[in-house]
Amino acid sequence: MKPITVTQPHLPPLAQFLPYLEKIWDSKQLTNRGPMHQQLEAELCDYLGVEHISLFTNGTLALVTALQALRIGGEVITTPYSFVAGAHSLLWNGIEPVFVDIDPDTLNLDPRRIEAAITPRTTAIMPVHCYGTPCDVEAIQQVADDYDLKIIYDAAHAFGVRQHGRSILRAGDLSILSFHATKVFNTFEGGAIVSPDARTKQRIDHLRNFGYVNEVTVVAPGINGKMSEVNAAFGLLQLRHVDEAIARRAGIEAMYRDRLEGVRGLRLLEVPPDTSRNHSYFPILVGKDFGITRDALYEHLKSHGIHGRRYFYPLISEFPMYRHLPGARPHGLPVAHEVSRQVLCLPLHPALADADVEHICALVHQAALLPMKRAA
Ligand code: T4K
Repeated sequence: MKPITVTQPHLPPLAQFLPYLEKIWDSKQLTNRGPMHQQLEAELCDYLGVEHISLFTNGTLALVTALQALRIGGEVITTPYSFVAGAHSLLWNGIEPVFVDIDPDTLNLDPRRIEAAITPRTTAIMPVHCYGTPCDVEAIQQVADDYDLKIIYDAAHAFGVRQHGRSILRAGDLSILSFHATKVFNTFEGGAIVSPDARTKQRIDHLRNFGYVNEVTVVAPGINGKMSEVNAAFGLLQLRHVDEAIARRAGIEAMYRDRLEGVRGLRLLEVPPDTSRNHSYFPILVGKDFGITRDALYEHLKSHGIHGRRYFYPLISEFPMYRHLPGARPHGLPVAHEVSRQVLCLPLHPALADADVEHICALVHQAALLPMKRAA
């Protein structure tokens, strides 16, 4: 039997993609803000409920460029509980990441702990809406306002997420998205920056294209972060299918919650209030009272062809290029350390059948009954 992986891209029928490719073959416009690129920026603004979007090659270059666009330097406060691209984008800009612990319920940067980490060198906060759960954007904004700091949200997981009827991508100074193959909405590789105004978008667009303003004028040491026309075309097609993909994801999450709620030693994340979610991940936290350890459960599922992932273990602050930093010391990050040793993301993608979900839940129930020493 084919293994069931943590995710799998939702691919529309290939025949639907061919007309887009024919158009590209006709126009010969392969990149550099072609018509489909422009159309995708416009359609995404509509779909997401934001004013300005700049498409990128991937989410990481979007992060690197967002930091450049706001001229961020010195130290930036961020979460250790995320994908390593966030902190790497700081290093690529010569910025020191300062890790701050996470909230035990949302697993997002804990706003109550930010203030204590601010120094005269702090210029910005870079929180992550982890698993698409919105950060406490009001509390974070309050700290940023009090200390005159910028906020760049890493919204790589938060495509389409709205809270209190408003796109979460409108919070802070900038938000970045990832359209990687493993994301709810993908363009194979891809990403974007959401800006609040046309001027900021223009600066970002210049930075994305080597700093070119016109044929003879270069205003900044920009990079090549442009999304190609083929990726943009695929995005246009994906957008037609994304609602049905999210609806199926919601159905799978509901099944998981129904089958796994109340299992001794397992914690499921709370559903955030007044939020329309994208159901991008389904993390479970394996506590001491569960029959076996998190790693034993991971192996148990794997031995049955179920490939969950320990997103996010190890913490970013544990990697060699970060662990020497003062903010990386484990005693300052107790919640993140505990959660990263408990978390397991179960498979969640639109192609999962109900029977797959039942099977996975049955294996989890079975594991809960395994004696600790056998499975360790
Ligand atoms: N910020 C955050 C918070 C992020 O999570 C990410 C990326 C970024 C920033 C950076 O954005 P990008 O620069 O990537 O746009 C994956 C992704 O590579 C990465 O994009 C993602 N976060 C991260 C959380 O997960 P891996 O190493 O786990 O991917 P991989 O290749 O092991 O894939 C996982 C499973 O998905 C595979 O078992 C099979 C399936 N899969 C994967 C790919 C790539 C497919 O079915 N098809 C595919 O094409 O990192």
